[in-house]
Amino acid sequence: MIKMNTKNIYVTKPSLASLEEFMPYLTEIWQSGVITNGGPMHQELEDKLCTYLGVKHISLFCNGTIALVTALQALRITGEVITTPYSFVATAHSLLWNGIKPIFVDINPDTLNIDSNKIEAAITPQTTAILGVHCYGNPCELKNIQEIADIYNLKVIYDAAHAFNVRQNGESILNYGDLSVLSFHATKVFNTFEGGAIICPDKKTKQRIDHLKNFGFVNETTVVAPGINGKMSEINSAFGLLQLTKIDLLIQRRKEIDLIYRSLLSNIAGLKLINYSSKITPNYSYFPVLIGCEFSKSRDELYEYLKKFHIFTRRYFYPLISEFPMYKGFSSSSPSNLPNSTDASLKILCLPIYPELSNDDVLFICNKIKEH
Ligand code: T4K
Repeated sequence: MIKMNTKNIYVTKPSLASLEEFMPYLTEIWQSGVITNGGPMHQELEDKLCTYLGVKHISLFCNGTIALVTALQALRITGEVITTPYSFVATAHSLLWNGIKPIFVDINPDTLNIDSNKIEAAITPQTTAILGVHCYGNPCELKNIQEIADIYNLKVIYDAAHAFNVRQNGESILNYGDLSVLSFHATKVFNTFEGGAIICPDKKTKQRIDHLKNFGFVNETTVVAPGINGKMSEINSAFGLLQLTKIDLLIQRRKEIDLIYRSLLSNIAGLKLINYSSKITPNYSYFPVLIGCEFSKSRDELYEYLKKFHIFTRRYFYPLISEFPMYKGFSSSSPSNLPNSTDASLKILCLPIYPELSNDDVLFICNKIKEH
């Protein structure tokens, strides 16, 4: 028997571990007196994340957005950058903050990632890079994108905010492209309250990124670039170290929830699930469903209906980035250029998924979806 739900179920909830477990980390910080500027916990987290993620170099940041802005600076990207309108607005904002013009290219309706077959037609003499997003942690078409970039001499940056530890054929997808950017925001699979990181393949680029996130300082008296303050503090790093001891269990629990949803929500008319290729080891960061016209309710009716039962889903990503006022005027923002993105943004609903969500809660959510 399914109980009536009286508590709020949000789309996500940060995994906090226990305060008792966090206290020793805090004590260490208080005793050392080093609370930021590349302290010991920051260094330890960079080292441990490199090992865990299977990447060469990582530079921690105060959040994913500043990491994106800095990644573009690190590679000296200018002019036009090809990207997706189907993402969190920070993806395109990072371009505008660098004075770069976003050129929106439509998505593949099955993966909801930028359609690599449509990239070439959007390249102009001003194009300098491709900024892909591994939406919901589902990898972009990595090989195709790199092939296009090689032909046209473009840089590739991946907004991997959703893709913590996602693997393809066992290898981290964070090793693809010139740089990948992670978010460790409270709503993410791995969180440091606020935080982010840039993954880079070589030491020289890591050094430039480290300078850029510290105002451009290379030593006490030398500033080599107009850098920003993008550093992660010791408290955030400490929380990351604690989270890392639990991350496999947290992802395993997400997997269990994903499986329950899939078993209960497959074969419902008008409700489409996003499937991963068998090559992918996902991180189960989101559980997106697309509500089509054969479903008994519209997407927005279902969204409102679930709210009545304290189930707060999210329409990630509606509206499209290209529909916000600062992007609307670009010719690539025209809905006729973005039919699949427009369609997905009108159908998408992200269901609650987080480790503390109980099986009963998942059953309750599925029952409410299936009603009518
Ligand atoms: N690129 C992509 C593709 C991204 O998705 C994001 C961020 C970025 C770049 C930028 O990375 P950061 O600069 O953020 O590191 C959220 C997050 O703020 C944002 O990080 C995330 N993507 C985006 C997809 O979602 P909101 O406005 O939907 O979050 P909010 O506050 O409504 O939280 C959602 C639910 O989570 C709440 O209803 C309750 C729960 N929650 C949230 C917070 C913050 C908690 O239980 N506790 C909390 O502390 O944007």
